[in-house]
Amino acid sequence: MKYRAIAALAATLATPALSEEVTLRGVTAFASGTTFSRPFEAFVERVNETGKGVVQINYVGGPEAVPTFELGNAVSAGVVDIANNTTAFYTNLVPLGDALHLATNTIQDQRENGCFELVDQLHQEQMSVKYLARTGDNIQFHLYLTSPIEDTDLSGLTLRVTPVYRAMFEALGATPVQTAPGEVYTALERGSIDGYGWPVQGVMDLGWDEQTNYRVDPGFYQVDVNFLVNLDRWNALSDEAKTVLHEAALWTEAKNAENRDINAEEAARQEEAGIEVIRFEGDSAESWLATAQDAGWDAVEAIDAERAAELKACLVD
Ligand code: 173
Repeated sequence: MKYRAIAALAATLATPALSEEVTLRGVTAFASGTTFSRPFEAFVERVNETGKGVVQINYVGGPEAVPTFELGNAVSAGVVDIANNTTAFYTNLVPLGDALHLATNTIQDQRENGCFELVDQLHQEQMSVKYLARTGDNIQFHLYLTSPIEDTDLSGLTLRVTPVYRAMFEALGATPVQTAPGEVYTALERGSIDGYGWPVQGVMDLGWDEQTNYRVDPGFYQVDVNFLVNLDRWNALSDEAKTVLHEAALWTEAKNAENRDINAEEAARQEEAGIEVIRFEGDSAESWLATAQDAGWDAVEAIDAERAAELKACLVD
């Protein structure tokens, strides 16, 4: 009895070191288990392995926990400690974030050329979050349709957008309707949209292939899905915990290289699912891509020309 009491006391005395382990609440803007949540889920697993006794992440879930367009506010306010989110879902907080999907280089380039600090600074200043990592490099966006089109003129089409596609699709004459990914299937089923913007990966995750007949090529822009940590929470972490998170971030970013192969696999799966490709060639392809670039950068420059120029200088090769 006595020994047990001593053992219990020893265990109690030993706990201060253990109790320093910090647990962060993590939420993703995309449905759990789907394409754009997967890198975050692997990151969480990695941190929970390498960060034992130092920092852990409690993966709470996706839009069922925090609605897609609310997640930016939630991590900014500290309701969520770490978020997996794309700039298009938090333009209310970081309007210039739209520049990130206009990048033609990689996060590794951006860490090297100083762009990472610029983007981090923007997130810290405007959103009170630490910009920890970027996934989605090497993945482009496409227009998907229920009926075919002959050329790049999109007038008469009602298209589901996020801020990623809005400027481009509008410049080509479409009527944009913004929705979260979770509403795309129903919008297609009801016929309230003629198509939608989405990356080359992930169309099959939520069964959209059942309602999709065409993908328009070439793709444009580059996906950015970022890990954001509430700034107060980040600043209060020990150096050891910051290192665990930073190393897991670099580990995740190295996996962005795998996206080229995954893109090819996904395109093949789309073909098997009966999604035909409408491929613009020559002048049409050129004007499609030029409109994407011009409309995209015009929109970012209209927000803040000086900072847009700074971002362009380090995001575009
Ligand atoms: O289409 C979208 O919802 C969107 O903007 C996006 C951004 C990054 C990855 C996937 C989708």
